[in-house]
Amino acid sequence: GKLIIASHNEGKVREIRELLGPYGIEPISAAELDLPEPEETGTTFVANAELKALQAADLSGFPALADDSGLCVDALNGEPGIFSARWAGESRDFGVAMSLVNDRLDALEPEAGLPEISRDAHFVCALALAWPDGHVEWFEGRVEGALVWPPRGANGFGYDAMFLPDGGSETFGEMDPDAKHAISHRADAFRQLVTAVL
Ligand code: ITT
Repeated sequence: GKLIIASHNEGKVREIRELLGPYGIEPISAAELDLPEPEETGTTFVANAELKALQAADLSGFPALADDSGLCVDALNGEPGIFSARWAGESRDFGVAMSLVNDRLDALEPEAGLPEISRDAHFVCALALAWPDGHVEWFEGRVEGALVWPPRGANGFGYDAMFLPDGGSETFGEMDPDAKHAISHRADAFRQLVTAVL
């Protein structure tokens, strides 16, 4: 049967297609179907993924998969978090968003006794799979790393060029798609989804 990807983010849709490829599933994107973008009123990644998936399943009549994700920076108390897309402004310029994150970190004073501000961060990906009858299943994946400056690499999307995963020497922006899929938050959530429903 058909599967809708309830996302209007090209970078995400590309990665979800790559992750579904081995299972012989060729999904249709919400943009291709001209589905509207719901307002993301949830206060958690899972809540936002769920509302996007439910709306797309309801409007299309097919199962729909939504992804709500973002970058959480420890020293910024988890920001930008669920607002990761919004920090790029109306023009969706992630050069601007990455500068904003870096400037916010640079503006912090180290805590007493600590030599410097932590640059630790993680990406979160919540996936929600919804059916037209209102049933929903969700999964949450995560990858730990640190933020580098200046950004490195032109692969990937969003904040990838400033994210250095733990144990690696290349940012997500420098990695090939397959290397990112071996460790990413999205791949982590996908492994859980595949185990549960495929
Ligand atoms: P949809 O809701 O239509 O799917 P969106 O871009 O609005 O698209 P989100 O609200 O989930 O999606 O925003 C997540 C943002 O977090 C996204 O725009 C990216 O900038 C960032 N992000 C998520 N996953 C990422 C990844 O793998 N690499 C880099 N940045 C990522």
